[in-house]
Amino acid sequence: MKTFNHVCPRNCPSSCTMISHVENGHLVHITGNPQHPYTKGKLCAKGFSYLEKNSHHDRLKYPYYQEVKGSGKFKQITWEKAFDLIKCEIVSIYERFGNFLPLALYKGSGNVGVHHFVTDQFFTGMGKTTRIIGSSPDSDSILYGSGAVSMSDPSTLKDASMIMIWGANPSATNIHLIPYIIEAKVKGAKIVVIDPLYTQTAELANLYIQLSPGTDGALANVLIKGLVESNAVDQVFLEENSFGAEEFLEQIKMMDHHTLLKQCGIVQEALDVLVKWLKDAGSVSHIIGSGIQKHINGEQNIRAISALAAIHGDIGKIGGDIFFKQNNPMIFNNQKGGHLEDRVTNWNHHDPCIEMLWISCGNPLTQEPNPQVIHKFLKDIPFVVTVDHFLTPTAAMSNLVLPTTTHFEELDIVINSWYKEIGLNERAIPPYFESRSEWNIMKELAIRLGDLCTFPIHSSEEEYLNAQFNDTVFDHYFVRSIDDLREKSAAGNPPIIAWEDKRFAAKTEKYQFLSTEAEDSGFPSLPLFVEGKVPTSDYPFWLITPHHPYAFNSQFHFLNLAEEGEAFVGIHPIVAKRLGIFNGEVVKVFNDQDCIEIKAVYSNQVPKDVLLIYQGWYPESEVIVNQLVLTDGSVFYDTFVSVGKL
Ligand SMILES: Nc1nc2c(c(=O)[nH]1)N[C@H]1C(S)=C(S)[C@@H](COP(=O)(O)OP(=O)(O)OC[C@H]3O[C@@H](n4cnc5c(=O)[nH]c(N)nc54)[C@H](O)[C@@H]3O)O[C@H]1N2
Ligand SMILES: Nc1nc2c(c(=O)[nH]1)N[C@H]1C(S)=C(S)[C@@H](COP(=O)(O)OP(=O)(O)OC[C@H]3O[C@@H](n4cnc5c(=O)[nH]c(N)nc54)[C@H](O)[C@@H]3O)O[C@H]1N2
Ligand code: SF4
Ligand SMILES: [Mo]
Repeated sequence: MKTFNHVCPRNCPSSCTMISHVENGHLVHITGNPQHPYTKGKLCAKGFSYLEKNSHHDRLKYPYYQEVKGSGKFKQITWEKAFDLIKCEIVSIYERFGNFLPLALYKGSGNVGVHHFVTDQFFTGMGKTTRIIGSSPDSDSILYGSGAVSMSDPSTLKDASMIMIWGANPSATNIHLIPYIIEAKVKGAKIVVIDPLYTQTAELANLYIQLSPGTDGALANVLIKGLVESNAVDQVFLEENSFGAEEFLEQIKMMDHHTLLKQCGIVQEALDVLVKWLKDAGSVSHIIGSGIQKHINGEQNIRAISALAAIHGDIGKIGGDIFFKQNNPMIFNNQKGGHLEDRVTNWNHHDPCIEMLWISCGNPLTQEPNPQVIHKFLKDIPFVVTVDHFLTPTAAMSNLVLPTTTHFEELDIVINSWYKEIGLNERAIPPYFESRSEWNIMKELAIRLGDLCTFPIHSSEEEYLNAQFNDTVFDHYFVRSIDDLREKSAAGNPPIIAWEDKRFAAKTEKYQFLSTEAEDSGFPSLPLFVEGKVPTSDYPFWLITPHHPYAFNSQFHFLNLAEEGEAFVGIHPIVAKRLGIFNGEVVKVFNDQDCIEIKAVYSNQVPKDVLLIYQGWYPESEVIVNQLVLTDGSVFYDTFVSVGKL
């Protein structure tokens, strides 16, 4: 029996290190790596299911081609034939247009390893091309306060005297935080969960605040007002380390307390408890999730929470800080992005038209908003190639489907986004049937395209990955090659406490309440609450579509790890009864954009004006919830619907 080191390459804050046990070229066992200081050998349920997933009978084994997209008349073809088809298309584009703008790439977040930037690099090697950018949220508003993204080590959560969790469900989505949160709680810390849904994380809380969606900024502002009135602000920090505090507090004073409370839908007693706890707390940690970013006023709400941390003096202190994201630099050579002349765009109309689209690590037909438009878009493009492990709805709407290797079958480096470390993923077993690694696919194509593509030809994945290291990588992680990583298996040296010296990276070198950069980007100069969207009389429910504990975006659904097995809409029992809807009945959920049929489940998790449907891919019930979601950004949760009997 041989063992190999791996890192889970999902877009997950944990990046678990795992060990595979291999016998005669087959995976026989997978465990977490108990030596790893952060993940400590613990995987989530999905991680433990990799053995099953890796050789699941639905996994793609061969390249497939269909003339008519969506016809399902796939023919198994050889790789040679697949490369021929792609080459013909690319050469024809060049002959007709003289450049590669009609050639587009959509890359999703299905695998975040450095290896997988090979496709981006291949496209860069073609000269100017088109890049279709997805709608995943990536807020930068934290920058307006501190000037750079930096976060304390997550283990310092255990030293907090109070933890406030805003729009995040770490029990499901960031599981390695939970032991630290529990440790803090056992030592006496107060845990507060702020979420419209009563989540698995809310079960851990001393106080759960069921606020109206999109109103976190109102709550943060009213808490600041409460702290000022009870003389519980950190005067030293404000005077010595901040900029614009006076203007900010002046405006906070003018805000109407009752209006703010009403907007966030919470009662005075809850606020009184929170202000008292904050007043008594030594240091407060704030965890901010992507739930907040998925509303139109998310940036301003995040700024307001950050301002609360600054006012209370929690930044730069052990057990304090804002846990939002780690600076995740794209510093390997193949991550440096495309050309300035590239066309960077969304799924709308294009001139010149897109003649060929390459999809890697993405399933936009279930994950992007408004998949109806994407469906038409895919249909209209003459040649669509999808590289994946499974025949997803997106792959089914492609002409060519290419099977690719998993992280057990390829060499890779995974950069963590939460505790600033990189890890080596070794190749343990040969590729599944005829699947190929993405490096192998791009290299073989580049060989066939000759002068049309400057993508460098290396002789192995290791040689390719070694060529992606540089001095900046060394400065961050102290490694220069795969061999260095082999010795250490993981590397990094993050500061334990962010901003400990209180020298901020903003223009004023202070924590900026007042930010001209924010103003330049179209936001108010101060972190004050801005009202977001609200339901209408036609569509009186918020549709919240969060991440499922037992699926990973559109991955793992077919393993049926979840109890429910199929898609369902969670509805408050009182509302359901008022509408005459039975528990388990199939209902319609609709808005101007679309109507879906889905099983209703009575749920005390949801408030009366919210419906819950987990995002993702439901092969069993063919429900695509994003058909109801319309956004030209990442504001997935500003979706309003109605529900009724069929
Ligand atoms: N198991 C599992 N883990 C995952 C993923 C997965 O799909 N499954 N996906 C990974 C990825 S790509 C991401 S981005 C992260 C996302 O993980 P999280 O940051 O936890 O994000 P969400 O599931 O989008 O939303 C979290 C919570 O925000 C709440 N919420 C919605 N609107 C508001 C609001 O206005 N205010 C407040 N306070 N709360 C609100 C929702 O009800 C939900 O409970 O998880 C990662 N980890
Ligand atoms: N309604 C709603 N929609 C959402 C969200 C929400 O909260 N609500 N969340 C959004 C967020 S935060 C995100 S990040 C996106 C995520 O959406 P996507 O970026 O599409 O990510 P996944 O669904 O995880 O994976 C996409 C595909 O990548 C494939 N894949 C996995 N590994 C590899 C690999 O090694 N190579 C290749 N070529 N393919 C691979 C998987 O099989 C899968 O089909 O969804 C967004 N969509
Ligand atoms: S999905 Fe996240 S928690 Fe689960 S094994 Fe992968 S990295 Fe770990
Ligand atoms: Mo995400």
